[in-house]
Amino acid sequence: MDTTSLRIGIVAAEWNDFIVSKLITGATEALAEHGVPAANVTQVRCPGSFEIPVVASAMAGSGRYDAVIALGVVIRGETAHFEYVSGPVAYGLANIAVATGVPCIFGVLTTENIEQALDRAGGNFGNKGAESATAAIKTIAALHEVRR
Ligand code: RBF
Repeated sequence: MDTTSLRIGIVAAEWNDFIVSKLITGATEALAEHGVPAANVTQVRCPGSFEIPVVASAMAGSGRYDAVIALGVVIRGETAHFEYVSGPVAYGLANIAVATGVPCIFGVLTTENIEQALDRAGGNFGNKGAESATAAIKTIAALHEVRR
């Protein structure tokens, strides 16, 4: 697949930016390694992960992107907020992808603590932003195969 003409949208939450920024770097570097020009990658920030689906929906519905990558970090606190944020983001992205036919990659870390998140943002367990970029490319390729 020719990756040089792919257009990728990234929507990233501002909450926990010190970790989310590492996911963004991982994703953009991986997209470049896959041959996607930086000019074809659009980044949009939203306040928190809960706002990701509405932005992802607009991006996916615009027809301007071959895939949307959602990046965020939701850390379990002492309140039930974790569940109220994580579930809707995951299901929201899945629904948007199916409704629009545009892959919406779930690159939102949902962890017990900051350490687990850092481990997955360039630490001991890799960078889920980079893995999200690879997942986007692979899913676009799979859809090309199915649709041609
Ligand atoms: N947004 C995140 O992306 N990650 C979080 O860990 C997170 N924790 C939150 C905890 C509380 C108690 C609240 C009120 C909000 C949190 N948010 C978090 C923000 C949320 O995604 C959203 O931006 C706000 O709830 C406004 O709709």
